[in-house]
Amino acid sequence: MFDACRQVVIVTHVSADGDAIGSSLAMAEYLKKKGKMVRVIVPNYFPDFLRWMTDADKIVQYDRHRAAAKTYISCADLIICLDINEPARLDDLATPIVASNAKKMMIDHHLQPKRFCDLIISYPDASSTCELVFRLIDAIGGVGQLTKAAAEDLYAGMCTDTGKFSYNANDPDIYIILSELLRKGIDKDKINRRIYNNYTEARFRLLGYILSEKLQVFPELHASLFTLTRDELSRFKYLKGDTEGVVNMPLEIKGMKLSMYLREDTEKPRILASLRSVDDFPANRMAAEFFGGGGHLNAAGGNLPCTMQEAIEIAHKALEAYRPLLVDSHASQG
Ligand SMILES: [Mn+2]
Repeated sequence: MFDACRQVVIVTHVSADGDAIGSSLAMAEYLKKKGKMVRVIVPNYFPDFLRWMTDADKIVQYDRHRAAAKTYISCADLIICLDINEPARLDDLATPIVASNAKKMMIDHHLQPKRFCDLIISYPDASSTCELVFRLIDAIGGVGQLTKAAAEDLYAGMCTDTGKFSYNANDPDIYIILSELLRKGIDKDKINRRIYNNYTEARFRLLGYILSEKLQVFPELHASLFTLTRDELSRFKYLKGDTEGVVNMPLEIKGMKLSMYLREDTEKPRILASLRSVDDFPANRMAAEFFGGGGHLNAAGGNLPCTMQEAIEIAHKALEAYRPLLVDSHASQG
């Protein structure tokens, strides 16, 4: 597939995260070095803490540059869909991608991939799409040609999708891959600082507000919930990505099994739900049953077309429904 193509378009999911941008830019870098014309297109804004990556400034944002993006898509003979398992994850960008006659390839680690690509590389057990991109390049003998910039991108995606290698990161191969990336001369400490020590003052204070004013803990359920409305978000000059990862924090409270976060969407009239759990608590099942979503066992989400008050009621119903699994205090003591 790579040998035959000349013009490649790489796309990834709406509200791209570290794994989405990292895998896209690494793949782009690898293919550019092989002499291909490559464009990375994202559906919408992606957070500033990822913009240090080489060529991040060349990423085309579809909601702002539709005409240019459509031209690139119409010229492409290969479209690579990274970190997505279905066209819906592309938002409006799905229309021109699905309509294109170019060969399509999916590389992803989400459950139940939809069959909209000619070639599907799907490993839900993988830590990240970045890990899969590395494995693919390795399988075709390309690690030698992998540049330091690409290694930085892959490291960033693996690091962010595993919470700095604190979940989904028990596969020993991950650390062999990391050592290969370090051999490319990347400075992982500096990358960590660029990603994590990158708060604006407003974002830092929003975090304080969540933890001191908003977080509700249900000790007997080993669960917690916090919510943010549009008004609260604008008070703290919220930018997309500002609460990224915050839903993991309540799990640092001793004995916690489940963290729930409800946020009023700043664009559409809906509530976004984010769930994180530990051990075998099925966050994805709860997300599917109560929040119209899904995801991984320990990291899932969804959205509800309702008011915040209604969403909070649904969250309480979800907690009640899962009470038997939550109250059992043995599961989390591992
Ligand atoms: Mn991912």
